[in-house]
Amino acid sequence: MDEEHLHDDLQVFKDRNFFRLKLKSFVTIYLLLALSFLLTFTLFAVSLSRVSAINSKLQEVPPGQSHNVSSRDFLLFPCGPGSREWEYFGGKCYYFSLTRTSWHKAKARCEEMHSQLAVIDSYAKQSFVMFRTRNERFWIGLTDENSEGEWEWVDGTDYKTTFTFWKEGEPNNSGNNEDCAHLWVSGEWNDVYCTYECYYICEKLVPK
Ligand code: MFU
Ligand code: CA
Repeated sequence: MDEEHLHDDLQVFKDRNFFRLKLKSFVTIYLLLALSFLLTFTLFAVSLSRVSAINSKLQEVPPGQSHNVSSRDFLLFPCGPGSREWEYFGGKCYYFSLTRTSWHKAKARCEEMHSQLAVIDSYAKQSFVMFRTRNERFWIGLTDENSEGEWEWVDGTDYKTTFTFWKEGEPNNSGNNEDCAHLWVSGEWNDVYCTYECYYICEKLVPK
């Protein structure tokens, strides 16, 4: 009998010890979990405060002064690093419009931007612009609206002694109503009615 009691006691002792051990490991796990949550939360809070600090610093910088433009940037972008829509070629700056309009409106838009419709007076220039215009139609600064058949460049460049790049059979004054010139397929020139709406090329000297 006694031996049986002893055995029971031992069993109880074993069970207790088992639960104590189990409890201990649970506590450890919960503590570790709590610690990692705390760590995650702290890291999150720290990064959040850093981001908001940087953000408020950025807001302090007045617009326009946020970029430091160096002279090196002007060497890379002679038309001005701040107006990259103007492309440099041979001492001048060119603007290829993103919208279509009539020849006269195009001329006015170039003038508003302190420039003029492009005057293509060399194959080098023709080559530069047509690489950029592909087969799309772009107005140039050439018209014969003052006197039919007497083509004039907008800047007074002498038409008769200067480079031309008309498409074969052009200018044909189709319908007796074609007084403005544009680049067309393969960059070749065509005369078309001046109210036709197409893209345009503006040109200006490099800004000082
Ligand atoms: C050619 C051009 C005209 C016009 C017409 C659609 O005439 O010369 O300017 O673009 O094609 C046949
Ligand atoms: Ca034509």
